[in-house]
Amino acid sequence: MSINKKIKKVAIVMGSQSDYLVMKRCGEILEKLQIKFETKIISAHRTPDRMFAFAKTAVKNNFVVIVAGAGGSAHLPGMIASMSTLPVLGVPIETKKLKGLDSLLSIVQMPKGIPVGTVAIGENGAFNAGLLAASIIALSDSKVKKNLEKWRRLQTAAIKKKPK
Ligand code: RP5
Repeated sequence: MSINKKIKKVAIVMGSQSDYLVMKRCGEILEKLQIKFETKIISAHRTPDRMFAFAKTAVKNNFVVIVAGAGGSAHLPGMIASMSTLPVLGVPIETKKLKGLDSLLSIVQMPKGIPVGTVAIGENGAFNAGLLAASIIALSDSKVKKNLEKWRRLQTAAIKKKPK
């Protein structure tokens, strides 16, 4: 059966519990847009077997987009992308020492052949990754398309013409 006939889900994965404060922003917008998702802690270096099992079964488990957040050398999104042809969106998590520049560069600078769509560092990036996942799903889901269009209309309407 084609994945289009099943419920489409987004996987929100992160390298550590400490990433959750940031990554939950992704879940918040997905909830608003009525898109199903699952959140998981998967670390490329601490739980490599878990990462492998997740990536290899993602399509079978009805995931259509994977949002992966990681800090530091941030190899999680790239490793998952190497094992699946699903779109992978990488969220760089801010780090104490280098403010997340390390995470950003390691996620965005994927070598040729395995792409990771990379968003901004931190909470805004996680939120935008949710919106981007919604745009991808909206290509083949009219309900999500409508929800996303409505959300955009409301955002536009909320912008005042003059500052106070
Ligand atoms: C990465 O190391 C995680 O994605 C996290 O951003 C960072 C720090 O993890 P903890 O030491 O807080 O578990 O694997």
